Amino acid sequence: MGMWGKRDDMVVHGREPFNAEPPGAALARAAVTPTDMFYSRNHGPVPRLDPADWRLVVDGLVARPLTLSLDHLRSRFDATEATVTLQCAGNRRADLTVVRPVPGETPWGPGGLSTARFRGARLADVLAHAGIAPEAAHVAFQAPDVSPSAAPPQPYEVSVPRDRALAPDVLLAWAMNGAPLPAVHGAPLRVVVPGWIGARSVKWLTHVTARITPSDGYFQATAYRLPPTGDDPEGVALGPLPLNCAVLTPSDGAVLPRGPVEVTGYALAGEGRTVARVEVSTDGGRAWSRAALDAPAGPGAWQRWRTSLDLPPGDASVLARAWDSSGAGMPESPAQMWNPKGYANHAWLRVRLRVR
Ligand code: MTE
Ligand code: MO
Repeated sequence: MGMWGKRDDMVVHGREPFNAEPPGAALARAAVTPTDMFYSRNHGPVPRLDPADWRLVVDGLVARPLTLSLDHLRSRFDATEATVTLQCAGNRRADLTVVRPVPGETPWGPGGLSTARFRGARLADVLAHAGIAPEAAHVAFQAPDVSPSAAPPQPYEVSVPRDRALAPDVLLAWAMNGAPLPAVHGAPLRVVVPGWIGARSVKWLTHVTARITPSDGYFQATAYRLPPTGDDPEGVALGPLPLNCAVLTPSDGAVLPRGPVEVTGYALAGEGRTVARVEVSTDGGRAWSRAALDAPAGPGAWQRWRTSLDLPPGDASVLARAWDSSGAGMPESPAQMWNPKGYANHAWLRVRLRVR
């Protein structure tokens, strides 16, 4: 067993803060990712909160501020369960660093995402109980962890717009894959915002605050944005996920025996959309053939795909791309997607193979 109850074969990008992703072949194995290989992204030390004296404070622009224990949350609100894929904004950054370096950021492969069954209360029910004011246009989530990268030092805080917060798929989750949340995934309670960058799914949640403006915390106002440019002083806050698609097996650089090659991967559409088609190409993107694609297990869940290819002996290059239910596709090359923080790479994925 590795750190934080993870398997030994996790790709560990950093021990403190702990950042790790599952190897592609392991991630490919199941539609719901076992917790011991679910990726983990942390910006600071993992807080150890005692569920017995932990409380959730709901405050700000509400008619009735609340202080809820875990028992209150579990007994006074309907519990719901959903299969949701969380994806870090830095997923697949490694492909961008090949174009140009992205200094200081974790080089996530395609395993900066994982899927779990989350169980919890609907955030909308809790906000209704508190009586969220009409002028509250944003809902902020705060946790006690303080990241060494946050300037000035401050607890982790981000927000989502009111409409997103009130949608029925946003959960305050206390369980994952049938067990209480482990410490590294946010015990005793975390937010789950399907279809949005993982950064908004706040772990170790202690405060839900209804406000007029978005959070001005470091992770909302500075990090997790396409950085400001000369003529865009604000930058672009990352929220909803773009359509993405990746190959999980075989791995890049694999040497394979002759014969049919089974190629598998995942595609993930953003909020309100599903993946409609996945295609692969072995000739650099001139001809494409369709892969078999799973139906999504629910809103915000990935869809796995597979196809069999007959590759001639020698070097081969396999491209994969997806189309979503709105007709949107993906950009051809990581060079088109490169940005200084290396976020939101959703270019066609390429694996190089050698057939003997
Ligand atoms: N919540 C807190 N309090 N602190 C964090 O560092 N990291 C965020 C989010 N929630 C983070 C957090 C980011 S960037 C991601 S991608 C997800 O948690 C990762 O969730 P996981 O570790 O359960 O996979
Ligand atoms: Mo993230």
